[in-house]
Amino acid sequence: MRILHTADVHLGAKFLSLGDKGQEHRRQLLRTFEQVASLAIAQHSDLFIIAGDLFDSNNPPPFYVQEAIRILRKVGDAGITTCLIPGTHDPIEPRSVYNAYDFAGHCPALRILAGESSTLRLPELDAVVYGLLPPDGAGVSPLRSLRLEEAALQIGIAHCSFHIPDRVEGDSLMVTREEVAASGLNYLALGHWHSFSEFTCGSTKACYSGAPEVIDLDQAGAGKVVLVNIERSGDVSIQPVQVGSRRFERLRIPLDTAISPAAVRESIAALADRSLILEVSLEGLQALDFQLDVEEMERALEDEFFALRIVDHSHAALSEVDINSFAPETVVGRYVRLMQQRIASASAGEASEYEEALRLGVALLQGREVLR
Ligand SMILES: [Mn+2]
Repeated sequence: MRILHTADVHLGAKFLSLGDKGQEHRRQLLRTFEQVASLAIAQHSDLFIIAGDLFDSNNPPPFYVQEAIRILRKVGDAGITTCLIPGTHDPIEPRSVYNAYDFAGHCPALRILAGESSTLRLPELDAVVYGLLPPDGAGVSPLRSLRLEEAALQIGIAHCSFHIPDRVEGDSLMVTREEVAASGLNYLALGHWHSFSEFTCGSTKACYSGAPEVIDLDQAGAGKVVLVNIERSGDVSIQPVQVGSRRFERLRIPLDTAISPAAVRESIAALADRSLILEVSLEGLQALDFQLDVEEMERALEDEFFALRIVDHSHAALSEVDINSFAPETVVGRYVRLMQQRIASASAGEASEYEEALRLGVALLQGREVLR
C-alpha cells in the first residue's frame, strides 16, 4: 500500500513578517500543494493523507479554499482517496472552514476524518485509517480514542506533539513513545511539527512529514512530504521527498571585539541564494567602535535572498573596556565612568539601553574634546 503523507500546508497564511514577499510566499504554498497532489498521482498512491492544518485558519480567503477543493478533486479524479484531519489552525467547530464550504459535494473522494466519521475502512487494501482526535480537545492524548478494527494494515492520523524526554515541554496534545508502541498501528501519520522527523516505536513507525513549504521562520527542516510504503506483512518504509521551493536558515554571527561590519556583510553575502529566507542574529559582545546600520545592510543585501532579516542581539563589550584607557579628565573618560555606574545599578531592561548609549556615546566622543 502506497501513501503520500503531508501536513501543515497552512493555505492562506499571510506571512506578514516577510513584508512585500509575504503575498508571493502565500501563493507559493498553493503551487507547492498542487505539486504535492501531482506527486501523489504520479506515484499511484492508494491514499493521500493530510494530517491537519491544511488551512492556516478557519477563515481563509475564499480563493484558497476554492483552489484547495479544485486540487483535492483532481486527486480524487485520479482514483486516490484523500484522508484529512482538522488541525489546531483549522479545527472542527461551528464556523469551521470544513462546514462553511461543501467539500463533500465537490470532492467525493475526500474523507474528513472527524467526529462520527473518524474511521475509514479500505477493504480492498485490507486496511483501516483512523482520524485520531482527542475526545474533548486539550489535555487528552489523541491515541486514547483509538479502537482498532479487524484489518491487516492499521493507519492512524494525528495532529499533536511527540514527547521527547528533556527536549519537548509538556503540550496539551501529546503522544508518548510508549503509547505509540502499544497502539497496534503500522503507521502513524503526524502533523503539527513543521519539520520532518521519524520515530520507530516498537513495531509502529510514526512520522512527521513537516510542512511542504516553510511556514515558521524558526524551523529549518520544513519543505518535505513523505512517501510511505506498507507491505502486506505490515512492514513500513518511508522516503522523505523535498518539495518546498524555499528554505529557512538562521545564521549566528558572534561579534567578538575584532569583527568588522565588512566582515559581517561578507559572511551574510556568502550565503546568497534567492530561495533562502535568512535570519541573521548578531550575538555576543561587540567592540565599542563597532558601527553597523542593520536596516541599511538588510536593504543592501536583500536582493540576494528571498527574504533577509538581521536581528541585533549583541551587547557592548563592557568587560572589554579598559576603563584606564580612557583618561578620567577627558569627556569620553567621564562618560564611560558615568555610564558604567548607571549600568551597574540599572534593571535588566534599562541596562541594555545604557549599554547602547555607552557604545554610541564612546563612538561619538572618542578622541575628541578634553575637559580641562
Ligand atoms: Mn501547523
